Amino acid sequence: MAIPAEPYAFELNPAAAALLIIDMQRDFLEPGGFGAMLGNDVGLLRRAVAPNQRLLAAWRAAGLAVIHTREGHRPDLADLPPAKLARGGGPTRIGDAGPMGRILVGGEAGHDIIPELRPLPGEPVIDKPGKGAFFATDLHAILRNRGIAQLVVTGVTTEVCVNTTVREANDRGYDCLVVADCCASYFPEFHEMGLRMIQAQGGIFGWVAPSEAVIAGLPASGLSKGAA
Ligand code: TIU
Repeated sequence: MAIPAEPYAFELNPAAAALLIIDMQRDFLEPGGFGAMLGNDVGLLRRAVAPNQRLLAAWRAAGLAVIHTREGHRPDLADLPPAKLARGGGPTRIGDAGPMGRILVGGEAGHDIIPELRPLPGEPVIDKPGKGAFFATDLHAILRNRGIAQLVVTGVTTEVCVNTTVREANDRGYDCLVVADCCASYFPEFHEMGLRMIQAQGGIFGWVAPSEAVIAGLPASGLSKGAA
């Protein structure tokens, strides 16, 4: 199915496609977490929640693969680079106690994916210590084992973890379609430029399309039910 996209139509192969939802965690989208600690207005990211809910529901109904990611660190912070701890630090830093538990630490409430997009059993959740979802994770192995070659990418933030992951994926041979209204940034101008950077130069990193176009391009019935 050809999905209208920039810079040209994306040929979706449903059996080889996964929806990759990046870091839709309370730490980035709710007050008192990592995003707020860095001085950001977390409300700016909320605009991506409802479009992600609609796309995720349609994607699941079509029976296609879903993968979620979370950024965070071990409770002992052994995987936290000293520079990441130091940078962006005000009075509160990664690992410190906050209203949603220790900031950006696995197992804490703030590290959870927001309830609106809670993963279902069978949907892998990739825990990553960096901005890209391929660095120091088993994402590449999971995708290869499942025969995934196309990634439909959503999440936050557009210019940080979404862009980093798309660049990593592109270099590993995956075709990435980034869903514009399902991504968001604390900086609206970075969101716009982050999307333009992906599709520029003939799709230097991939494609960009709105969620309605992706939903309209999904198979009508579930692959897993053998109907597609
Ligand atoms: N600060 C910011 O814009 N983003 C991050 O730190 N991580 C993600 O984008 N997930």
